Amino acid sequence: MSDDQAAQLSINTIRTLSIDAVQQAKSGHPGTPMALAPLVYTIWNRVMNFDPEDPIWPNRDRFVLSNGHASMLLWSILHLTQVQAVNAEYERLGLPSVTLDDIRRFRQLNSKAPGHPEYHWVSGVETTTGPLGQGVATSVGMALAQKWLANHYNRPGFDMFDYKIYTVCGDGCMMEGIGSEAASLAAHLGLDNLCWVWDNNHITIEGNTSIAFTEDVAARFLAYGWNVLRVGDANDIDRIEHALDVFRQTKGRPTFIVLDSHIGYGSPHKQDTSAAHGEPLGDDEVRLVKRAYGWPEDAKFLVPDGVYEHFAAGIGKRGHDARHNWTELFTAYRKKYPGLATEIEQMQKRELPAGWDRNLPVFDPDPKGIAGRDASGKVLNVLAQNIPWFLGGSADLGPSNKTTLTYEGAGNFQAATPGGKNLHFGIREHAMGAIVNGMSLSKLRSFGATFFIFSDYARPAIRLAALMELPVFFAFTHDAMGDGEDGPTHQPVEQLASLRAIPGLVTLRPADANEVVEAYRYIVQLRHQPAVLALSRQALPTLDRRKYAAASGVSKGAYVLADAPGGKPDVILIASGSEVPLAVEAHEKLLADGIRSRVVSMPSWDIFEHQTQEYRDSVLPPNVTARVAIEQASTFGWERYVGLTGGVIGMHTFGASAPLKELQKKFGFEPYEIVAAAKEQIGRRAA
Ligand SMILES: Cc1ncc(C[n+]2csc(CCOP(=O)(O)OP(=O)(O)O)c2C)c(N)n1
Ligand SMILES: [Mg+2]
Repeated sequence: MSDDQAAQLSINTIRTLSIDAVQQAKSGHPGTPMALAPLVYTIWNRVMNFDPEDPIWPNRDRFVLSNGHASMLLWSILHLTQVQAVNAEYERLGLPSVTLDDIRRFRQLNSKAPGHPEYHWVSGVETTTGPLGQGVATSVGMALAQKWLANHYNRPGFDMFDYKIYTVCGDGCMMEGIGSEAASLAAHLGLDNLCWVWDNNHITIEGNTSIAFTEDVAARFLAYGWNVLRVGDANDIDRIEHALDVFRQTKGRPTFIVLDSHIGYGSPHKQDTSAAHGEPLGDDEVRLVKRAYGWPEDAKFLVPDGVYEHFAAGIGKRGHDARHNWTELFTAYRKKYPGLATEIEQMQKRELPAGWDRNLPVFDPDPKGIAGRDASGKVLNVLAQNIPWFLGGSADLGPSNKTTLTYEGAGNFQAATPGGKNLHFGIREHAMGAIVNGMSLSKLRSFGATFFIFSDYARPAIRLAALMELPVFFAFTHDAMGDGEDGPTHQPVEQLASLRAIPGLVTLRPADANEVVEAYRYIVQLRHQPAVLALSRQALPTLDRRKYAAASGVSKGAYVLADAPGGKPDVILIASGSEVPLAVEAHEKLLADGIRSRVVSMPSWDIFEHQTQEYRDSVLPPNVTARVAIEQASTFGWERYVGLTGGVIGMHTFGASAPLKELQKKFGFEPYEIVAAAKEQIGRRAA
């Protein structure tokens, strides 16, 4: 078999595996794998430095399938290149990542060939995709991370990080706004390690793109500052390879390749129609397609002789050599730069360097106190100095979010200064979320920031971070009505409830500066969970921890901050964030009135939910049903902790534009209201 014949056979294997899997599953997307098999073949077998034996080798090239519905491309290539599985502890298991049996069970429970690429589930998947636009934006984070890693760790003769990122995307990713935000920033940052290939097939679900998408995409990318190339025939693997060569030689800007393709290529009745996008071809059409490919018409899940070998001789050998050279180089690197080598190893396993929590501030009691965002800024500046690979930034609100790293040498990340630790995402929250994810997938400890209200703009990426089990975090400030005069557009109401609803996401709303410190202490130690912090804009009193319980209770999600003398409260006040000091004030008034109240500071529902039943009952004794929750946010969900008879002082409407003090009065966030609610609860019990 000539090399060209082997290539064609391999490409048709990807195509027919995809067709058969979709047909068997009776659902899925056959058309795009049929069209893009030559592209994926070329990237993987001819270009990428990726060793199937070790899919988490740090300097591997990255492949992102942003049009995640074409997942069969990935399952086929992971199978045919014999990528090996690794577990969550980064150990190689000596098993294939995706077996032919998984492909036969495409989209079925427990198959390693699920409907869309799942990062935490299948080794060799670099990021979860499916929500269009997320993949392309995430790949910008990967490219940014490579630049930072190269700047920080490469030394003369030691290019420890010089990998590239190959991203495949469709019309959907080009239409989604997040893709535009990310493309704009990628060009600004001169990310010449990044290549997007756009599957220009003029087809989406509803039909031809002429119904909704007629802009000049190439011109748009030129305007951003990308290097724009075009390959007019998606079957021309030499041209594709050439374009990828041009990408690798291009300096100073990312590369965008327009690839003209035919969805459902080879299907006599469905090619170039949206019918090829998202449903099985049907048995008869499958036969016709296989005939067109010169394939045995009745064969199913066929991997012809020579195909595995062809991939082994291509990506297998190239990847193996590249990794071995790297490993040898790393051995020499470790001798010469032991400290840096240790950092690389720790980072890869998401471990923390010794002394990571050195010099974390402790705040003295202070009735005037300090804003959550200011305390956060102080902590961030300590952590970023203690953890070399800890970096992030804001979507143009750094001065407001107090996320700017101000210590000597922190620097700004720009094209000319890729070692900077302050990222400027610009006003691009959607892309920021995905970029932070991409950086974390590259093992950096990355964070983003904006006003809490705009967490909505980053939410799809936060959801994916939770799904991928990535330890990213977001510092969201202006967490409630504290934004005062800015009014209801800027005052979060439903954001806390909605973030609390995301499985696996840690949501924290600290009550004072010491809770902020403890919240960070908790977050930084997470290895497989994202977190969001809701931080106050206004100063909050720093509680006297000699009088009240220690802030370390934050690590349990909720804790008894103040109690009735000798315990055994008659009423429990539960609060988070800025409402904790209010609850404490109410508690002192109740005590003076001879009423036994307890204050529970509850910065995090999710963390609390993970404590033992015994602990939870000790904080919220089941027999004390007189309860009041106070939180300047939607009351949605508080029944969980106060019961159906409990009281909730929260938001039932949007906020309003006025100074904070007036808003507190208007919406009932005053100690006397809490006292009244507590008394009502006790009265209810007595009645
Ligand atoms: C954010 C988001 N919106 C909608 C969808 C549903 N969806 C999946 S594929 C698709 C059409 C994508 O068209 P294109 O990217 O051109 O892919 P092609 O059909 O060419 O493979 C849509 C709307 C989605 N996956 N993500
Ligand atoms: Mg399309």
